[in-house]
Amino acid sequence: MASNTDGTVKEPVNREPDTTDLISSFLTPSKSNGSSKSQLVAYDRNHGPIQHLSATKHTLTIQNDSSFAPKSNSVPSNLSTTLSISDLKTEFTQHSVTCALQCAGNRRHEMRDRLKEVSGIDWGDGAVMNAVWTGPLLRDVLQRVGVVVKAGETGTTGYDGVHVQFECNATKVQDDDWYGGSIPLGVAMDPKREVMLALKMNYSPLPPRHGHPLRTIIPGMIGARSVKWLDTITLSAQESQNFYQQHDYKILPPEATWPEKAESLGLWEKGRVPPMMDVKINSVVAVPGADEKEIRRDQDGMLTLKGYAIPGGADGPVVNVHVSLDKGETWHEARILDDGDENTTTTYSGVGAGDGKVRVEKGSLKFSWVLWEARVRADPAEDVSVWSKAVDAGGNTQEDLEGSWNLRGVGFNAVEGRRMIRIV
Ligand SMILES: Nc1nc2c(c(=O)[nH]1)N[C@H]1C(S)=C(S)[C@@H](COP(=O)(O)O)O[C@H]1N2
Ligand SMILES: [Mo]
Repeated sequence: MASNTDGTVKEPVNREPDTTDLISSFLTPSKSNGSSKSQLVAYDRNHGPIQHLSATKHTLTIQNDSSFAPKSNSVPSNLSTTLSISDLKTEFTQHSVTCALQCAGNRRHEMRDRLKEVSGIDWGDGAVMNAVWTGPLLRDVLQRVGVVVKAGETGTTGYDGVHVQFECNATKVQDDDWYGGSIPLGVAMDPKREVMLALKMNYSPLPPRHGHPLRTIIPGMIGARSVKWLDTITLSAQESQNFYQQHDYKILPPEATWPEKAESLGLWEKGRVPPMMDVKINSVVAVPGADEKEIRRDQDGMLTLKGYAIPGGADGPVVNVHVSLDKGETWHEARILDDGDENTTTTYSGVGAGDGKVRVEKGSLKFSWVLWEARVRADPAEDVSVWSKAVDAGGNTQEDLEGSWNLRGVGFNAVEGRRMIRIV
């Protein structure tokens, strides 16, 4: 049943936690963390009202559309299968992936504040979470309905020109009658991508606000493609035609200075600007948690800086993070906190595993964030910029020092984290 905290089509629920709360746990609790503030930590991003669906009644239909003319014989063209949640739970191997989910607009406030006005929700640095997601791999489900995986193949070839469209038809959204997004079939079939039909978040059934009873999780991609309340998968020769794939979540070129200009330049026309897919590598300074903060040295004259970092696309894990207090003259290596190490068993309050103990396997950090901490010797000073930059296993690094501007304020990953910090 809908409640007044579920939002509406006109005013959906969009909120983020305080970044200090966000980095207090390697896995982001989806419920209240039990503190006196009773704050939710996992951000919410909705284009319509939060849905409350019944796991026993809900079904997933897998089909192809009429435009479909497969270019290879790896994909059948007469698909029509319906699976229940219980089928997805019992008929397929259940897989878990620890992975960050980040809205493309994370850090938009910095872009707006420092570069130029942009159009979009004023996200700070908290439109991101890190969770263990569990359910069948999309690859296994597609294989069951007839998509061919040739022995010995990595799974990415032979699927060119085919898209997997995801739909939630449960509610209208702000700019369309339904919510959807798509990914190339090659990504869906790539075993190294671990694309999931998630039934659980942090070992508990998905909460309604995060997509109960079923959502896609596309590790390494912007949150917009991880469709909540998933009811339909369509194999197609086309990308999803949904508004949010075609007309939003794109990095428009800088000449698109305002919405009307983007329209008049035809930049929203099909094929002109590709939809955002993979997230960019990013790092965020969470302590100090905002510009113009004061931060205190300890008795040894040392500052403790903290934050998180996210790898680029499928190129994780993050291998190192460095910080600078002098605009890049000197860099200090941050310590990557070891929650992802082998044999680490950590108690995450509010996470939802029966006994509160969650074990994260070594090597599972490919799509996960890392939390980091740096101790840096510093003198008292005013007007200090705190920079952070991450490198991932694929060699990606943050390229823009102050960030670059785009109309929708997406994909911001500047090295400059905080400005005008006072060190005392
Ligand atoms: N059905 C549906 N799925 C959706 C959305 C939505 O509005 N409706 N928003 C998308 C966007 S833009 C993001 S960033 C993530 C947010 O997931 P969360 O609300 O669990 O944080 O869900 C994605 N999936
Ligand atoms: Mo998003």
